[in-house]
Amino acid sequence: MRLTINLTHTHRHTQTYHRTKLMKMESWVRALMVIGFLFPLLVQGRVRHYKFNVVTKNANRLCSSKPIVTVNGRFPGPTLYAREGDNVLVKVVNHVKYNISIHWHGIRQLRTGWADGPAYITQCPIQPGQNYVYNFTITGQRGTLFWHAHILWLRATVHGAIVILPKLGVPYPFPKPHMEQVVILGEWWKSDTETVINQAMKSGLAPNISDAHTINGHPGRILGCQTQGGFQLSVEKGKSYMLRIINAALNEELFFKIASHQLMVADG
Ligand SMILES: *[C@@H]1O[C@H](CO)[C@@H](O)[C@H](O)[C@H]1NC(C)=O
Ligand SMILES: *[C@@H]1O[C@H](CO)[C@@H](O)[C@H](O)[C@H]1NC(C)=O
Ligand SMILES: *[C@@H]1O[C@H](CO)[C@@H](O)[C@H](O)[C@H]1NC(C)=O
Ligand SMILES: [Cu+2]
Repeated sequence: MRLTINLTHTHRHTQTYHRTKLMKMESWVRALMVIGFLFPLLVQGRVRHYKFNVVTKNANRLCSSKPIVTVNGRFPGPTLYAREGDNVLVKVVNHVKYNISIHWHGIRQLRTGWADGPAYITQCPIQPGQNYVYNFTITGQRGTLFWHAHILWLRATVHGAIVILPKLGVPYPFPKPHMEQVVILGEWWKSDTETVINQAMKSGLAPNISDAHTINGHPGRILGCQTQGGFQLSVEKGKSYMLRIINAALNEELFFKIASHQLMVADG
């Protein structure tokens, strides 16, 4: 089990850094003022469109390769960004051989139960070649959630972050971090995950345990195996970073720490 993030300290020239930040801020504020003037309705929440193409992709981990089911060919899948109050429309197109449905884990579906996603509970799964538009509005929630497939064991590779920012002009309830980063913890099996769960269902025994844990899709360095290494985040000494940590493992509790660093929990 390898759950370390490689933290590299880099030092930048402070003056240059502050000047760039100031310029960035100004153009950002200016753009916002123009947008706010042209579209006053944006303040009330906007519509966010996403297209999730469910496709298979070959993935190579632990010196072994297999096809996996993904959203848009990515593992983990794309991050869904929205602000509190936004209406989210996700068109899910199923290009794989499995029935699929996507659950928006933790999103309160107020009068939109049919957008919740559990297959055979709130909807029939989306069949191969078909599509479905999830339509929900995020009300009274902000922080980090995640989406995942909610049928069979497809959530092993079909998952991604949901980042809900506060309403425009509303700050975080803690000092603004220098930078934020999504950290998705997952599990990896060398075998096909549908085969793993089918075998368990047939035998009545517990499913085989995974071969590795992953951070943002990376299992880290394996002895005697040339891999793409672990997930790395470059940081500057003395600055604070917000990690949006998600446990996307199938059935496991995971514990997270960064060696020699203090973590503060900023959001339940
Ligand atoms: C796929 O879902 C449909 C309903 O949407 C269902 O009738 C069918 O049996 C499912 N197929 C499989 C292989 O589970
Ligand atoms: C999404 O649902 C809302 C009502 O909850 C409806 O007014 C809106 O037209 C729907 N949008 C789409 C694209 O279907
Ligand atoms: C599960 O583990 C058993 C015992 O190691 C092995 O024989 C079997 O092939 C594994 N199943 C899959 C789907 O990898
Ligand atoms: Cu869930």
